Amino acid sequence: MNKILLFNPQSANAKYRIPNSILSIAASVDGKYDWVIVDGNRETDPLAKMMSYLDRGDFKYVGFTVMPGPQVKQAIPFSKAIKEKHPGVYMIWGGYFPASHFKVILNSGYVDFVVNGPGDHAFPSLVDALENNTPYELIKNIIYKTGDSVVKTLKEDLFEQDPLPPLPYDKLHGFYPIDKYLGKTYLGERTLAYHSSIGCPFTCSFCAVVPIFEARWKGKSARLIYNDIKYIKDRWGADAIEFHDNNFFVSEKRTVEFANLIYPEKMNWWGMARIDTMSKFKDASLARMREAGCRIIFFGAESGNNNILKQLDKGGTQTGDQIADFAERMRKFDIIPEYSFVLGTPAPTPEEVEAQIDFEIDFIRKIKRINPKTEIVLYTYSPVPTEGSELYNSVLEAGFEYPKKLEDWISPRWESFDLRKNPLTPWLTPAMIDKIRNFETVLNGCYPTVTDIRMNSFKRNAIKLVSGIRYKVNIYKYPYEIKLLQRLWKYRQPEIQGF
Ligand code: B12
Ligand code: SF4
Repeated sequence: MNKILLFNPQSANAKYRIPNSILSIAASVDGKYDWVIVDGNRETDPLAKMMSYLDRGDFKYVGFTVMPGPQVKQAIPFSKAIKEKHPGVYMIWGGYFPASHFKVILNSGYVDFVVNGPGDHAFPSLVDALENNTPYELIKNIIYKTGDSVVKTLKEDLFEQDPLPPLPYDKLHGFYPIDKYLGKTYLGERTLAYHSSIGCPFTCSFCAVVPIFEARWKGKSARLIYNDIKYIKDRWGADAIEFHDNNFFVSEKRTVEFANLIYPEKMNWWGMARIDTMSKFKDASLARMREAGCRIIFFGAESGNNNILKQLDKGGTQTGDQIADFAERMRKFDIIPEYSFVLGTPAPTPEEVEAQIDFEIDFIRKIKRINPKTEIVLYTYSPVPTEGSELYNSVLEAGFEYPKKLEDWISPRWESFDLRKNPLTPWLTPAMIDKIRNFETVLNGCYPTVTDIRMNSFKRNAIKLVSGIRYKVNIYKYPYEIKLLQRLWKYRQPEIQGF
């Protein structure tokens, strides 16, 4: 039986996390096929490592997980090199990047299949079909080319999460010691990355989760989450948890059940949520979450402007007032809200685009007055192709184009687009981008993020002092002195380096 090589391209320079995406694919074939894993974060020469496996001749399937941004940088040249040297292997990509950009990927000629959404069933079925030379055309969640046409098979319904095979942590440990995946963060000395649910019940038009999951969500039970975490705590000493779910807090009941189970373990935790969903949580639930270690929660606040929230199709019931009220409520419970905002959405005239930016800056300042502990994460709006949405159409009408060749994605221009730093959107002038970036520099100077654990109190106070005057008088232009300190002390921005 042929073997499977699974690759997690490098995604971070430090703070490696358990590669949950590729590990869940390993779980889907574990016990049935022999597999190996190569983690680009943990190898000095990952391509050489992969070639050393492939040169043996018994590997026929290569699976790459690819999210936009840095992972593309290894995924593209490595796939090409592998296909050139070993044309007989099947190259299969999965993850958010291929799900959004499958045409350009399949047209490259060196990727054979894209798995579109969850691969837990699609991947083993595809390997079975290829191995046994049986048809794969009816397998759900795959995309491939026949002749010149790209074929997308039907989407699979979201499945229950508890019956999925457990992640093969012990086997991963055989390749890369798990201890090194448990990094020091604001939450603890040995932080575990855990993924407890798939999808999201909402349909924000800028979000890549929507076209894949179509407003559906399924979570593991609180008991199963607890058992997994307890195992890693007991075996490798995890003392804190980052929940990587798109939306961990969809169910108040599950959250409270989990809080009750984890309470005696004394672990800090973090996750992502929606403001409107969590606004409905009872006081008792929020208090219990805090007692049980929930220290900080990430929320896509997006905008304080109700019209923009509508334009972004934020769904649900979120409003500017609610964002502000909720920041106040979180203060009472001593849970830090981490609010992300998206600046630079399209508007009919440049004056209106500028006015929108000014409005958001004022709104963010207001949030900081209400709850100074609120962490602010700023993104510039980068269109994600959610075909058919109003915003998508307006983006195309405004002259936006995606790369036509796969290799173009590794150009510096598109790399910074992926990082949502350089949106390449025609309605944003360089002066507007500067305004956003300068405000961000001063804001980060005045309120350095608590998540940067390398910033000691001396550095914090010094940078606050320098930035405080600018912030107070509302002048953000040319903040070179703050940038210098941030560069000198390697200030860590959650926007760029991930949470
Ligand atoms: C962990 C994570 C990171 C980590 C990297 C982790 C690692 N591998 O080392 C870090 C923090 C570095 C990171 C960074 C970024 N990330 Co990130 N990240 C995530 C996160 C939270 C979890 C990924 C995960 O583990 N999922 C768990 C697995 C089980 O789910 P999955 O990946 O969907 O995998 C399933 C399928 O996709 C498929 N599949 C996946 N891979 C493969 C491979 C094969 C072969 C097959 C067959 C199938 C398959 O099957 C899997 C099982 O069903 C996701 C959101 C999310 N909840 O998924 C965002 C997410 C992927 N990230 C995203 C982005 C944009 C980024 C950034 C590029 C930008 C940013 N500013 O955040 C940065 C890059 C910055 C940098 N310098 O690295 C976006 C992608 C959106 C898009 N436009 O496509 C997401 C979806 C978040 C979001 N909602 O916006 N990220
Ligand atoms: S709530 Fe968050 S994860 Fe869900 S669709 Fe909106 S942006 Fe995406």
